[in-house]
Amino acid sequence: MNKASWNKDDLYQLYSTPFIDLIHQAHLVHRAHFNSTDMEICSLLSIKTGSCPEDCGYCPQSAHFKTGVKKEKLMELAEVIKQAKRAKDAGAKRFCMGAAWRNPPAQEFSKILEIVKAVKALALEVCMTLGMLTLEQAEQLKKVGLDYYNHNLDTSPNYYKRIITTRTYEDRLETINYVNIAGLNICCGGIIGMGESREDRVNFLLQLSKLPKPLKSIPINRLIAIKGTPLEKATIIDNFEFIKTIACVRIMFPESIIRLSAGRHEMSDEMQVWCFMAGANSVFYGDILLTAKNSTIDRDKRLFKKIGIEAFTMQEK
Ligand code: SAM
Ligand code: DTB
Ligand code: SF4
Repeated sequence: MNKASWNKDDLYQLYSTPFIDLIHQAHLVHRAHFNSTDMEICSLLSIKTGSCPEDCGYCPQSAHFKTGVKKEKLMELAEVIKQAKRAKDAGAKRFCMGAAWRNPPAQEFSKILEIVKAVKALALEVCMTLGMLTLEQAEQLKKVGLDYYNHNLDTSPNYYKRIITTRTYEDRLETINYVNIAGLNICCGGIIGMGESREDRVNFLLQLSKLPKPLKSIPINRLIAIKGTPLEKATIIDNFEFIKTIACVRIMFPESIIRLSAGRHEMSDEMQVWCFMAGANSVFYGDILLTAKNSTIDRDKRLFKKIGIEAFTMQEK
């Protein structure tokens, strides 16, 4: 099914397809657009940690919850460069930096621009996720060489209100619009397993499909239920439902890179490989994500060797 526009019925039909058939369909789409053994390796660094004024119910960095995350102010440029060089030496192609802000404060913004320039000079692809942006900020980031901006819709519009009260879905869409106008590549995805229904997942995927095209990368996180957050007791999503969601994303977005993001450390090797079969072709590589655990580099090296993923590159066919 290669479609220009998607509706609810299409999505329910995909979810109702027998599991093996759906994965087969997604894998055919995947192979038509990418080499099946290519995996994009991204490195992630928290450049400003904790004490975020937002109340995102999943997030360990929100000032509203007691999660034990140590707050840190904006990292010095020299330290960011050191970490970026280390990531490059470890094989990363893309360096993604995250800040626990509602929006980047004006007084820190020139430092952010310096960081983008310096990381770009290392011949890495540069991605940032800093919260909401003004159009002017998005344009300034583009000017200094930022490649991607990550800003997730995270879930359906309806479920969003139950997870976050300090901003709206429309706020999110507005920043994505500015990122697009500024000519930055959009990286936008979400979290699966926050207690949302299949209908929410369907509506979330439909929202992604309405964003400006092409959507360059789509991070799919599986909730890490963090102690101290309102979602600490969320029921773990069924593995098959999660894999099916990845397959739906692959079928809907044949040319996008799909990143199996948070939650890999709690998945078995086999579960991860099902996600790769279903169309995921990018991971965060490094022992920690922003503050939470990731699958370790040693484990990833062993897994990739076992399944024949050796080239840490990404070339579109
Ligand atoms: N503050 C910025 C923002 O909200 O856009 C950037 C950082 S924020 C941590 C980036 C994304 O991380 C969120 O949109 C969410 O998708 C993901 N995330 C945060 N906590 C998570 C968790 N416990 N489990 C899975 N994904 C999580
Ligand atoms: C995304 O979608 N997932 C990454 C990245 N974009 C910035 C972040 C995952 C964060 C997991 C919780 C933590 O490490 O604090
Ligand atoms: Fe802040 Fe982003 Fe965490 Fe929300 S997800 S609390 S905006 S760091």
